[in-house]
Amino acid sequence: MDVKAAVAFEAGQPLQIETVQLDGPRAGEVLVEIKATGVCHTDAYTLSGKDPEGLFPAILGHEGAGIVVEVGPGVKSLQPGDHVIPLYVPECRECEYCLNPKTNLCQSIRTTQGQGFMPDGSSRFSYKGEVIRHYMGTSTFASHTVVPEISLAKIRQDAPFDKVCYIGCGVTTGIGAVINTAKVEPGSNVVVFGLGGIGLNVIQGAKMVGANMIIGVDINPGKQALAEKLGMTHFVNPQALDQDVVAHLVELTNGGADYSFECIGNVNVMRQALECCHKGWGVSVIIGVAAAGQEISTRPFQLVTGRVWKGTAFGGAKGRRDVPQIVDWYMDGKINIDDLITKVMPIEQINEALDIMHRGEGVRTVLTF
Ligand code: NAD
Ligand code: AHE
Ligand code: ZN
Repeated sequence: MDVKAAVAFEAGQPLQIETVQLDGPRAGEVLVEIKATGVCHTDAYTLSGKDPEGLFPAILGHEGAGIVVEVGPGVKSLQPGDHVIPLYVPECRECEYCLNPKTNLCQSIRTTQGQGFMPDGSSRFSYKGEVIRHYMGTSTFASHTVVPEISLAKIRQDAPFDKVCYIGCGVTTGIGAVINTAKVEPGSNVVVFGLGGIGLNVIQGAKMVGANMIIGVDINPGKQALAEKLGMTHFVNPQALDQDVVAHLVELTNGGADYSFECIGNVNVMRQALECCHKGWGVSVIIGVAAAGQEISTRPFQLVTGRVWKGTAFGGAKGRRDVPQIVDWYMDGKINIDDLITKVMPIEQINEALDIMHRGEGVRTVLTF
């Protein structure tokens, strides 16, 4: 079938709205009509050409929501009309990773997904006879996409697509990092570096679990008001300080953070996030994605003296199990998504949405079809 898509033909070039061809779902695959998709910083990272898994031409996008149109042979858990959120971390429930409660990193289709192909090693997308790669197993910058059954979370029918699409990445990543990865306890002092689409969800997750101090760090003072609305208790702009940011945070927390989160993708900030943690027990979680070739460093003494460095993908969430629950939290008014979606635009304006992100305006732009 012919479908509308924003195609990334080359790294560093604007996306192009084109009519592309999409083959129907094969065994274990599902055709989904995408109704809405967010734009995450990771899409911009891949488009920049710095992502070693960024292969072109491709259809990017990994924060979507839509409706099942057709299922391929053998698909049992979904049927046409179901509402779904595509998952860039699938959940096959069979591999050794899925069977281990310590991780959410299902590996059953990771290799082909990273190559931009479906699990059988081929693409369903093409343009004028040329193969177009999938992206992160989701390719939500298209009006229709084909996704493996194990990469779809079935959600309730009354949830608005232009809000819950954000649960496909940012909301789950931020809140999940607090609950699943760090397991922040009530009364903890938390520091969040980067108050964008991910960091603000870390803030609302920390508030949900009853953290004491929730300190937000950002070089853009325009982020302060919304972060406070979501639960931030203190704002720190490193550029407005007359002392080192780490020393300032250690002083503010009377010895260091119990938990810190890096939500930027800057390896220098990752070091600050570790070193502002409390001696003996502080845990720092890396969420931000840094390009290949970038490395983190610290004095090993920081770890010897009890600080712990860890990372998280998709907030440690097992998507088919956890995403429908997060949709319920939104529908029950337990989490705020509406205030974080600062613009909704038609897919035709996707390059403007990327520009808005690069200019640091708003939080999330959602594109509709
Ligand atoms: P964003 O652009 O919305 O937010 C980044 C924020 O960091 C902005 O508010 C910006 O002002 C701030 N910032 C930039 N440099 C800073 C500095 N030196 N000190 C303090 N603040 C600074 O981006 P996002 O969509 O929230 O994504 C954040 C990062 O998380 C990206 O690297 C993205 O790729 C990554 N990410 C990771 C996962 C995962 O599963 N691990 C999931 C989603 C996104
Ligand atoms: N291809 C990138 C990997 C970037 C990365 O770490 N992606 C995160 C999700 S970011 C969503 O916005 C992730 O899920 N990682 C686990 C995985 O298996 O990819 C690179 O830099 O190589
Ligand atoms: Zn993302």
